[in-house]
Amino acid sequence: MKKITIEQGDITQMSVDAIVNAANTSLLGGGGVDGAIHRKGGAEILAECQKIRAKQGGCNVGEAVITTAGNLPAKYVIHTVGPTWVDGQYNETILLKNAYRNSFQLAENLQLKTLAFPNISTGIYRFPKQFAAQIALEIISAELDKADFVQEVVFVCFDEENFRIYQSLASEFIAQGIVCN
Ligand code: AR6
Repeated sequence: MKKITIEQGDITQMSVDAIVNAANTSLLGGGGVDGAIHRKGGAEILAECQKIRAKQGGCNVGEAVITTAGNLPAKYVIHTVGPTWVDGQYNETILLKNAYRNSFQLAENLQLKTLAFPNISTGIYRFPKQFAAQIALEIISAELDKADFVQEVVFVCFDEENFRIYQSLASEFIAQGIVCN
């Protein structure tokens, strides 16, 4: 049975096949969830990010790449880059959709079963939280509905505000046949 779960906590502690990182185009780490993932995951993650940089010059906004999870309990880290919110006139919506969809599709292509997302772009990149949650739930429930391999997606909300938003929105966006806590 396919499932979407909303949890409050730290994504670095998740024992799933892949956790998603809200990275930047350099892939070299930063603050927020990106900082926590690199700090706790260790140097192996950065070393793989540097190899990806050498090959393709980083990661564009809305795209996603995958590395080891180093010392983290997850098996992989999918690094995606969400948009920086300006005023909604700079393709922010489509770019956030792309970040979720491309991360999901990378997991699906690698036949992963369980996936955890942070609330991409809603920290340092200032995307409005309510709107970001609507986009995330809509895209991911649609992707999960048609997926052959991914069975479970956890939205890991770090801050209380996002957790409440996700809890109140979740049931509206979950496709038929997908269970939500
Ligand atoms: N686990 C889960 N979520 C977290 C954690 C954690 N350990 N820490 C923070 N969050 P942000 P962005 C939440 O700023 O807005 C970095 O410098 C946080 O509460 O991490 O996409 C990158 O290098 C928020 O809801 O990412 C980029 O330069 C969400 O994660 C830039 O920040 C996203 O906040 C990306 O900005």
